[in-house]
Amino acid sequence: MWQGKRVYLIGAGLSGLAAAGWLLEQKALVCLNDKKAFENFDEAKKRELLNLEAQGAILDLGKPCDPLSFKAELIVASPGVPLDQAGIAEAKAKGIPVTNEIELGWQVSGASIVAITGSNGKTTVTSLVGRMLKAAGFDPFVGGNIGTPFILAAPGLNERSWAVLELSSFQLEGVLSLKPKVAVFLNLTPDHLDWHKSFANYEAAKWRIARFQGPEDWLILNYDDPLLRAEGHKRIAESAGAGAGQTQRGPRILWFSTREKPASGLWIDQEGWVRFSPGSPAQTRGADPDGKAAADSEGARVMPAAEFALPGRHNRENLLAALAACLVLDVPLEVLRQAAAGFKAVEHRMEVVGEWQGVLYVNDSKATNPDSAIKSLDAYERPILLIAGGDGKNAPFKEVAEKIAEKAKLVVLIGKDGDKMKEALLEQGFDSIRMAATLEEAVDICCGLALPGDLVLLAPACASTDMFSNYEKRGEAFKAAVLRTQSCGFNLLSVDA
Ligand code: UMA
Ligand code: ADP
Repeated sequence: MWQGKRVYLIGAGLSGLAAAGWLLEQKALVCLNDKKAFENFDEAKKRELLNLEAQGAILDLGKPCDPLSFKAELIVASPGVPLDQAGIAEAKAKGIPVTNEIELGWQVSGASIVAITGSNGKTTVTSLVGRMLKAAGFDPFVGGNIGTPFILAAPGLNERSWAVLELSSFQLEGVLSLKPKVAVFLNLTPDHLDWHKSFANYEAAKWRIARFQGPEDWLILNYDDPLLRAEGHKRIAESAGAGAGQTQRGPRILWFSTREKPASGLWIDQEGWVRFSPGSPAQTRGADPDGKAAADSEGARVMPAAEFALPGRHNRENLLAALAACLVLDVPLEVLRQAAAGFKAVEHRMEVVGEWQGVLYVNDSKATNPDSAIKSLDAYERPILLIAGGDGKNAPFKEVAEKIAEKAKLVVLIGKDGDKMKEALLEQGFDSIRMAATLEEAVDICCGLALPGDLVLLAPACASTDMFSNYEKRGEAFKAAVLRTQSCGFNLLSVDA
């Protein structure tokens, strides 16, 4: 199938390099494009590129993509590559299919997929589902946007294997047939608007998670998210309207809610127990969209929500979503409970750095959009000194500014959109603002002003790429700066208030 096929790959990052390696093994004719010139790659990537070239790949570096001049039969674009650029548009107009490494992995493996998307919480839920399925003996591959390209594992998987995939909107935009057995859509708030150009485009890309699902598949939706609730109800109503004798096409829908009891799915009762009611087929696919029939159902007790250690309502949402994904796969309750109870925060996600002189330091560098920073601020009751700013990706700051004004006593702003965030805060009448040229300076300011009982929180609401190579590097820099100020006995009065 692949031998001699002319495949043009765009982007020589994690995803593109992995896909190129696999395609060369299949004896495809590979051309690897990257807008970055060879000399601008780091040494490890340069070695990988030369290795691919030695295996027969043509390197097309340091220029915009041009798949037509390679006579490409297929384009495989990396997630970060905008699909509206000229070279891709011209190729599309000529009917050349454009896809990505996730779709290749699906086509190669045919594995059963649990796919997880949402604006926030993907990595946490993906890790938790992976942990639960491992505990239940499914031996899943866990990867995708979380860091390991699917195509690296796919050749070793088959129809009996399981893959838990974190999928970004970029990756979903390029899938052509991916059919998850279980799709989890956690929430939908603005992000990546610089790439998608509009919220409608971003939303449409995200819904591709369920685009190819059939009636035997499950779609798990957040009942507390107004956009997801409205769209889920619309789909259930459409399914009911399909009428007798017509084929039911869409997946079964299950909800989760931390606020109320949905017709079918998971919720938390007044005693703090997670409850599960699968609902009748009518409730999950349409004949009873308001769920009246299940209104009296108590639901099965799953576990006390408090046994899940991660803070904040959003993390209870993450717990419910992961439990829902595993319950429809019949994972035993005791296995789920134990796996959830032992789960620790993933690095850079509300990660506790330490507490010194009564001041708690938390690294939430992965709060890369406004909603994640809002959830982070909401998770704590202590007075907060917040470090925020970076590349805002065109997201609006009004709501996060409102939350900062409500919860923070001081904000130190950094990065490209620090000034834009300052304006949004001043519009809220909040002026306890300091500007810093570097993250280290921001940490020094916070350390100097924090009092016992306070929280110093890095939750930037922005991407890191204006100042760091990625959010991990930003988180590491934050932790190093905090540890430095503590180990050198930072003088609490050294910063001018
Ligand atoms: N490039 C081009 N042309 C373009 C754009 C980029 O040639 O128009 C090149 C860049 O010069 C660079 C390469 O493409 O050399 C980078 O490709 P990429 O941005 O797609 O990144 P990868 O290294 O392949 O990593 C991608 C995901 N990156 C993005 O979506 C931006 C990784 O998610 C993912 O872990 C990896 O594939 C494996 O699946 C990271 C991420 O930041 C963690 N994701 C975003 C997020 O979570 O918010 C969506
Ligand atoms: P993603 O992979 O979608 O970026 P993560 O699990 O890495 O999500 O979490 C990133 C940040 O988003 C966390 O540090 C936290 O601030 C916030 N967050 C986590 N879960 C949720 C959620 N369910 N809703 C909103 N924000 C969340």
